[in-house]
Amino acid sequence: MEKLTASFSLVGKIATDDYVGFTFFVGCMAMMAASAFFFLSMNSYDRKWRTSILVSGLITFIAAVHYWYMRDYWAANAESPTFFRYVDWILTVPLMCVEFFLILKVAGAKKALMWKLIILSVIMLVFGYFGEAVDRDNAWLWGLLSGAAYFVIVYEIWLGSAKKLAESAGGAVLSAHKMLCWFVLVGWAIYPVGYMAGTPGWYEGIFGGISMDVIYNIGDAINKIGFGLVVYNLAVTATAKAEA
Ligand SMILES: *C/C=C(C)/C=C/C=C(C)/C=C/C1=C(C)CCCC1(C)C
Repeated sequence: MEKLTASFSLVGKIATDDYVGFTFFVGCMAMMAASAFFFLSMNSYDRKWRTSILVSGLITFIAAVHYWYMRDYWAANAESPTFFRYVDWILTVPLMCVEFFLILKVAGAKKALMWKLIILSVIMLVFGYFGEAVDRDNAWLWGLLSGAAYFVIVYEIWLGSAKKLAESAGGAVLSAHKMLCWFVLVGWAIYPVGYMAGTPGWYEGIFGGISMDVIYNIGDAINKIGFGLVVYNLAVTATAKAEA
């Protein structure tokens, strides 16, 4: 019956104080615009950066498609689109790990580093999904396990082999690597806050008032578009230097 009423109007109503719905809409447009920007600028740069910018565009494009669905899902059900959220993350977060590998390739990064980061990110997300969707009563435990994988990623890029490669590359690659490291340390830390706001646990009182989806949506916009812009900036700087 609900479906029937909804189908009478083409566009459902959105309350003016529906901040979740608002951030899904704006997020969707921002991801689309960013994708157009990355795809169209791709061929202006030195060959070796093209794949990196292509991946930046793929990250925001995959997110744009999922935001399209999440926006609809929220409008129809007023419920967190947990499934679409995690499908999006399981595709885009490993691609962000690929970005680290791609920019460090000039310093001789091996595929093993890429796979290590990808596997850690998948572990982080699968544990998070268990806490949010499968075993909510033990959300704190899944969150903790997920957080452990997150810390290993942070260690690997800030202090581990990825850092050594970035240092041996130096120049624009090193500063781009550092920026991406900051995104992972500070930008990605937004997600555990969203998780704590949206799952039951001892921490409920701390973040309980804020909407999990608003926090996740802000995190996605900052991280996905921000990551892409760092890579874009690297391509611009390095190409300009090569032509000078
Ligand atoms: C574009 C999407 C991105 C960058 C998503 C990143 C997601 C995370 C870093 C999620 C991390 C989580 C924890 C560290 C603990 C609680 C569970 C998660 C999955 C929310």
